[in-house]
Order: sequence, then C-alpha cells, then structure tokens
Amino acid sequence: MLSYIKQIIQLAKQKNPHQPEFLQTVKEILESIKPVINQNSKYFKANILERIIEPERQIIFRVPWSDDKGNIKVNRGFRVQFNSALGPYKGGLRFHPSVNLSILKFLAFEQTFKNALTGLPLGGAKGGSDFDPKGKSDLEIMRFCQSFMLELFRHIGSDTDVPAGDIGVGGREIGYLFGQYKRIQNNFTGVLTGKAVNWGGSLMRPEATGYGSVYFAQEMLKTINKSLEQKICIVSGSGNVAQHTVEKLIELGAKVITMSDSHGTIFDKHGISKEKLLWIKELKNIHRGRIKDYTEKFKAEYFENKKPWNIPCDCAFPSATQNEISIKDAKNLLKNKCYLVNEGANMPCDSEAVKLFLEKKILFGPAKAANAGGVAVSGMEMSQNSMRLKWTAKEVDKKLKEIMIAIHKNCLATAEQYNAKGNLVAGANIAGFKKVADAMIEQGIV
Ligand code: NDP
Ligand code: 2IT
Repeated sequence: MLSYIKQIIQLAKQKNPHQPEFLQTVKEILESIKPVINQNSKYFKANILERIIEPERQIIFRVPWSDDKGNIKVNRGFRVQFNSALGPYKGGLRFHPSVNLSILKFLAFEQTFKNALTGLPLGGAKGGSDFDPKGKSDLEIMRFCQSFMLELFRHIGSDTDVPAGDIGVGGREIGYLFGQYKRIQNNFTGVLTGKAVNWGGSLMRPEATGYGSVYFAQEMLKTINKSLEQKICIVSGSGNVAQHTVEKLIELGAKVITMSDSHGTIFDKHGISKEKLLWIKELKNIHRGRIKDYTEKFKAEYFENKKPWNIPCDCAFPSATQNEISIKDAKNLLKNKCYLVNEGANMPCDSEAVKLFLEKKILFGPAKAANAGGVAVSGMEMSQNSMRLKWTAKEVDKKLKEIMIAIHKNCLATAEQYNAKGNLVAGANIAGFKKVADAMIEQGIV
C-alpha cells in the first residue's frame, strides 16, 4: 500500500492536473514532513493532508476596465483563501501576465505555513490578476484597481481577509485599492496592508521583506561564525524585495554586484553603493524604467536576458520570482563557491536546485522562512490599525529582527528534533505544518 503522503501527492496530481507550480510546492512540503506524519497517527486519523491541500475558498472573477483610448479590456481576477486555522486570510496580490490559478494556489499554500512561522495570528491567502501593469498610465492602473476591488470587496475585511502587495502591486496600487474599498463600504479600516504611512500604513513595511531576508541570512552565517561584512553578494530582481535586500546588505558592509529585471542583469564589479541604489529606486519606483539604464549612468556590464547566477559570489539572494534558479544555475553557483542561498522571492529555486543545495549542505534559507519579514510587518500593521496607534520605525524594525531570529531558531531546532540537522527546509515545513495542522484538528472537521 502507498504511504499516506504518496497517496495524497497522487490525489493532488489527479485533482489538479494542470497546476505545475501548485503540485511542485505540495510535493516539496509533504515529502519533507514525513517524520511528523510517521510519528503522529492523529494527522492520518483526521485526514489532515487531504484537507490541508484543498483551499477553503477560491474566487475567480471578471475585471472589465477601459484604457486611456477608450478600448474596453477584460482581465481575470483571483483570490485564493487557502487556510484560516490561525487567523484571517492574509497574503499579497500579484498583478503579472503570468498569473493563473496554479501560481496563486502555490503562493497561498506557501503563505499559510510562512504566516504560521511568524508566530502571528494570520491565515494564508493570495490573489491577483493576469493584468500587466507595464506601460500603463497611472489612470489606467487606477481604473483597473477600482474595477478589481468592485468585486473583491465583498470577500475581504479586516477580520476576514487582508490582502497586501506582491509582484506588480506596491504602494500606488494599494492606495487605489484602499480608496475604492473605503468608498464602497463607507468604512475606514485596516483591510489592506502596505498602506502609505500617512493613512494607516506601518513604518518599515516597504523595507520589511528585504531587511528580514538579510536578518535571516545573518542568522544562518552566525552558525558558521561568519558575517556579511565584505561578502560578495549577488541579488536578482530590482523591485521591492531586491531594493531593500541590497540596502540592508550595503549597510552591513557587504558588496552587492548584481541586480536584474525580466529583461536582463547588471553587473557592477565596483559594487552598488548607497547612492547608486537611490538612483535605482527612483528609476524603478518613479520612472518605472529598465535596469539596463543603469549602464548609461554608471560603469557596469549588462547581460541581456540573462540571470545573475553565473557570476562568482559568496552569497546569493534570489529576489525576483519563482523557479528563477534551475539545477544548471545551482551547479554554477556551487562551482563558483557560493555558500549561502537565501530565498527572498517565493520558490525561486526549483525542486532539483533545492535538493542539490541541501545535499551539498550549503546555507540555504527557504522562502517561507527567509522572506517572512514582509508579512510579519503586515501583521504589525494590522495590530497598529486595530489599536489606532503608530509604532516608530525603530520599534517595528526591532520586532521584525526578533521575529526573523525566532523563525531561524525554530527552524533549526525543529530540523534537529526530526533528524535533519541544519536542513532549514525540513525545519520550516515541519514547524509551519504542525502549527496549522494542530489548529485544524482542534477546530474540528470544518
Ligand atoms: P516587484 O514587482 O516589486 O519586483 C519584482 C521584480 O522581479 C522586478 O524586478 C521584476 O522585473 C522581476 N520579475 C518579476 N517577474 C519576473 C519574471 N517572470 N522573470 C524575471 N524577473 C521577474 O515585486 P516584489 O519585489 O514585491 O516581489 C519579488 C518576489 O518576492 C516575488 O516572488 C514575491 O512573491 C516575493 N515576496 C514579496 C514580498 C513583499 O512584501 N513584496 C513578501 C515576500 C515575498 P520586471 O520589472 O522586469 O517585471
Ligand atoms: O509573499 C508574501 O509574503 C507577500 N507578498 C506579503 C504578504 C503580506 O500580506 O504582507
């Protein structure tokens, strides 16, 4: 007879045949929690695995809008409310042409366990649209966001489901979405996080994912008595997570030599300085330009349509998107003596790459632990909104750091407890799973 885990993986394949990203994460998580399932018959008796891989609710809706020329467009909107065992559904919204149900189910499933690791009362969700924000005017973005919210509003609420940003959704989009929600509901409430600080946002939320990722890397390095000082770091992406990862790395004395976008990679052998990063922030966040433009302003090489993974480094911070590090890239990194890979993005390393990193026992920070700082500060934004209070940047940063240290400690200890010493993938998956699964059992068959 097949083991319980294998049966459920097979069932997931049968039920979700065209969802490769979702199946990738289901397989990765279920396979790594084997020791817990084998030691505790309660999970089998409650059929927790079959229940936990099924989203509680999936909403798909039409989003009609008109462009500046008056052409009528239609996109598909989604919200996957995956699990509410630990708190209101929580997770970002992604606007990118690649968005589909498979990608959002993978993200929402991951989010469920990530949120559990933060220690805050948050369930797991993800949503978004196949809308492409590139090349759109501010007014087009606003009309799209308003139409998107005209349906989403009935499914969310500050105690029900609290969306935030992700790829293609930053401060500007959260502003338009919030304005529309408030107008429809006549209710000023903490229904979204990532708001501007003047109207309910938390200080440090924009920085949180990148800073948190670097705090996590620091903790990993401490276990081998190293620090980030003077380490050569390569970072992919140039959006929210990448920018703040680079910012913190520079502050801690590391030398960052790459950033990228979906068109290519810049390689600055002199290192990206604080001033150069400021310029990149303006390029990306205000002018919405291409990373290639960096080479017109500063001395650097540009590799069209290339990722940074063949450039020698000590530490790599994939911070763009899923499956951006293949087995070939992983081999390149190892060949070049990279000894730390920290997942700032969600599932940036494919399954084979993760397997190789674990086999070679380099320091590997899995996404649901390494990038949990963003949602952790979102949780703090919810607390501040409920209390009608505002914490200082210093207070939030201190709490963020404590949470990242606690997540690292928990993942290490859990891995060790289940005979997987040093394997933070197993540690994160087991610790996150136990918390969610135990809450589900305690709440009955719901
Ligand atoms: P942004 O939209 O701010 O930036 C995304 C960056 O990644 C851009 O440089 C973008 O390039 C690049 N990128 C996006 N898609 C692709 C692709 N298919 N191939 C190559 N490059 C791509 O998003 P974030 O920085 O917020 O998100 C980055 C990652 O971090 C995502 O995986 C997200 O899920 C994850 N994450 C984000 C959190 C947050 O708080 N924002 C929290 C935790 C995780 P281009 O501009 O050319 O599209
Ligand atoms: O992947 C993620 O953790 C996010 N995009 C942030 C989610 C949030 O609710 O802040």
